Amino acid sequence: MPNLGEQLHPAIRQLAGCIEGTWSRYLDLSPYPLPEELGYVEGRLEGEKLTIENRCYQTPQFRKLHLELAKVGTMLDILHCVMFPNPDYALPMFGTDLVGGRGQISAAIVDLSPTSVDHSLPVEYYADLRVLPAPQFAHPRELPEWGDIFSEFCLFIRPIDAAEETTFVERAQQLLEVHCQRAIAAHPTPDRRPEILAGQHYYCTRQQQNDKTRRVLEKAFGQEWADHYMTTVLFDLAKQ
Ligand code: BLA
Repeated sequence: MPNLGEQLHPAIRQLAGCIEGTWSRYLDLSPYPLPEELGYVEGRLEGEKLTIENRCYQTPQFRKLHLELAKVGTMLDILHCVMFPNPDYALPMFGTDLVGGRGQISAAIVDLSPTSVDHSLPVEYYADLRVLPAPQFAHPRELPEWGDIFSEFCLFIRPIDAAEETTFVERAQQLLEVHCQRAIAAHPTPDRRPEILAGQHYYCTRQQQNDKTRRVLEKAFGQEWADHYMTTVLFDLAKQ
């Protein structure tokens, strides 16, 4: 597979390295079978080449770990990552998106999003998250209307310089470590499966409403392909 990594914004490379390193350090990874034609994809957006590279794994605690790197010509660099828990485990959804162009990251978001009925994280998570350093950023961003899925720990900013980019990546790394450590210590709760599935389902349907993501994909690959990609690769629903 061609390696996009080297061509991407340094903060995206840094975060991608952190995610893959943390996954392999804590989790028992097996390959996740993506449809062949969706592992590496090329299209064109306004005359610029759009390249998408997917890395996908599964583990006992996670139905699907998805890391995606994308590049649109020289305009746009994207990192997208979601960890979909196995619905037999009452675990939140880790998600992060870094979007940048022409040397500047415009959107940096990371969260551990609850999937329980009462929209709370497992109690152990609060203990871990509360003691993490809470860095301040110059440009916090407002969540879009579909962003009711995110937790109080959600960080959404436009970093103003390389130092803030690094601080963001460190914060994402900390959330990811808390999540991996808690996930491998978790016990399955199959009785809660319907609730967890409903929570994950809601998370995915909200994310599918992100028009900014949809527009990029539609312009490059057409409406039908974009819809298929958003509902089967980016935010697919677990089987009952
Ligand atoms: C924003 N996502 C964006 C933007 C683009 C994309 C172009 C606008 C950038 C900006 O507002 O500065 C595009 N993101 C993509 C594409 C892919 C992608 C094409 O992942 C995949 C191929 N998005 C996620 C996840 C989260 C997320 C997991 O995929 C959060 C955990 C959030 N992205 C997110 C949010 C915005 C965004 C909240 C801002 C949306 C807005 O302001 O309306």
